[in-house]
Amino acid sequence: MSTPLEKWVDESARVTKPDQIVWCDGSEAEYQRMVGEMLRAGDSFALNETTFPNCHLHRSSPNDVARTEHLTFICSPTKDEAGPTNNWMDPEGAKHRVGELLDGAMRGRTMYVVPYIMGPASSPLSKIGVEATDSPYVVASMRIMSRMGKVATERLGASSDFVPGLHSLGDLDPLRRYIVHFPQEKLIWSVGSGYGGNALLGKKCFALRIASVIAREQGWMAEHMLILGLESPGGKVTYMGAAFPSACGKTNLAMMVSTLENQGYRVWTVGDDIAWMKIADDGYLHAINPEAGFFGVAPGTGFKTNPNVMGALTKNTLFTNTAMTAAREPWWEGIGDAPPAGLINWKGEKWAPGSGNAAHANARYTVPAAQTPSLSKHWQDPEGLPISALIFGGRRAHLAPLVYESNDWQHGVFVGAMMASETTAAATGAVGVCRRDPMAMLPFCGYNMADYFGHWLEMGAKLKKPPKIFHVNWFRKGADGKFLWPGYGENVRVLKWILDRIEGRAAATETPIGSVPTPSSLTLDGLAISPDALKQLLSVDSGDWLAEDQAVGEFFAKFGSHIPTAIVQEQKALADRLSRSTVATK
Ligand code: SAT
Ligand code: MN
Repeated sequence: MSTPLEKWVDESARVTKPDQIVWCDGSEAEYQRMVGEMLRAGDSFALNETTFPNCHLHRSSPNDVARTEHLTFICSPTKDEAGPTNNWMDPEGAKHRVGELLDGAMRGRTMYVVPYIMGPASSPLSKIGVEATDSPYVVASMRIMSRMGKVATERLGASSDFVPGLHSLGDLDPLRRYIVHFPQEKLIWSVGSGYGGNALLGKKCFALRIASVIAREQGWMAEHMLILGLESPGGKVTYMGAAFPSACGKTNLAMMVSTLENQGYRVWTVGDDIAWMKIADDGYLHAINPEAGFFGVAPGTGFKTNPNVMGALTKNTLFTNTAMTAAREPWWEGIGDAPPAGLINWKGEKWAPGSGNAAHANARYTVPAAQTPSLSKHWQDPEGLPISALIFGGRRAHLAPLVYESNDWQHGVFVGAMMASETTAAATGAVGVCRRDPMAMLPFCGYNMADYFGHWLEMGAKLKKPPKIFHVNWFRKGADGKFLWPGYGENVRVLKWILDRIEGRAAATETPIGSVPTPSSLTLDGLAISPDALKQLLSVDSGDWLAEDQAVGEFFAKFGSHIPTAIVQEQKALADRLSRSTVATK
């Protein structure tokens, strides 16, 4: 008698027709075999064995360098269930169209069966996935990013409780690329890409798109959030989750070296991208990080901006699409030094000044979480960590103040639902275009986003100790086009204000959008910031916000009857408050 897993692997092999099937055990020896395959394929290189032991550089196909949102589909029975913000294909049509591409796709290749756990091995919040893939790079990456192999096989046993994901590189042509999700079946198919969230199916496909569907069914939350612990003087640690879109600084915030360390404030890392949260017996929302590694953006990461991760990246790390120095060390823009002579760019060509960036803007490192010096010693607590604050944020050159606090859970859900952010290189398409990105989940919600807002509201009603909800913006610019706030390690000052609000210590000014710090309630000692810059950072322009609120109303209207009444009411109430304050200040 075969197990449900064996059956699924048989079926998948009948479709993709690999030459052989290898079941992965997650061992170091197996990792080295995968690396061996990658080196033989000629698209990967061993880095300097002295300074970067067991580190490798992988170069992806130049037309496969980021998530491709326009090729990503939610295949629910009706378009309505996927909602207006997702691409939709009907399940049968998707099976047919993508099935044709998967048919025989693994001929001449090996199918690797990769069982993995999302979440700490012994946590009741964790879930099992199995990815069948023909990419050794994906296998190696999955070993860093999840608890992979024997530990997962043993936890699964003969159970059918796993999310299957079938992945083939296909021919890497974007014209024949699809990332499709079947929320009813809890199944993922991906063909034609070997990159990041398109191919490491445990990450966005399972831990966000499919998990968001499961979470709604089961009454918990799957969110695009980092998890951090803020230690305050005396050693107490307060946990916070923060949802920012891809490449907006989640990793840097979660690993920040606090500039208030001498005052007793430091940040402990629990996760940098995804949080699974459920209501625990103590009435708090408890969060686990389902991942075991960090798949972070390399450009802009340096000893000044994120020394913790730089310390972690010097061993056992897989780099993708970074440049390489003559000494076979990885290099990228923003690492801290000028481009050295003899640099090879991410495509493998000699780099010369004026020839563009040496690393791709979405170049990545894949590093085991355990190597991070700032890792919380509680990061694998099976029951998760109690969350006292949820923080939304994006890149907004204008409009949004440095930080504001929502009035209550329902208003906070509205603040998340109205989020917008400028696009980044994490997905293909134009960069720097401001788009609505509710809860930073726009590309990752596996069902109708308006129903997802409804799920948030329902969760709030069940929470005895709901976290306070905040919004931050590190990216506001002055009239000169320069950032007003220094960011990075200085962001701890905002986290401290958030903590002070939770504990009822900090003052705030009530504005139509929520509570903004009074200038003196922020701890700014040691920071050179002009009173004028601070004023601009904390300012709320009612006219601009009124226009924003109107745009939000139009966005919500797209969801028709799915949009919860409470959210529409919040949108109207904000318009009222803003109109009154515009009148008042005239
Ligand atoms: O490529 S990923 O989706 O994993 C990275 C990201 O967009 O956050
Ligand atoms: Mn992400």
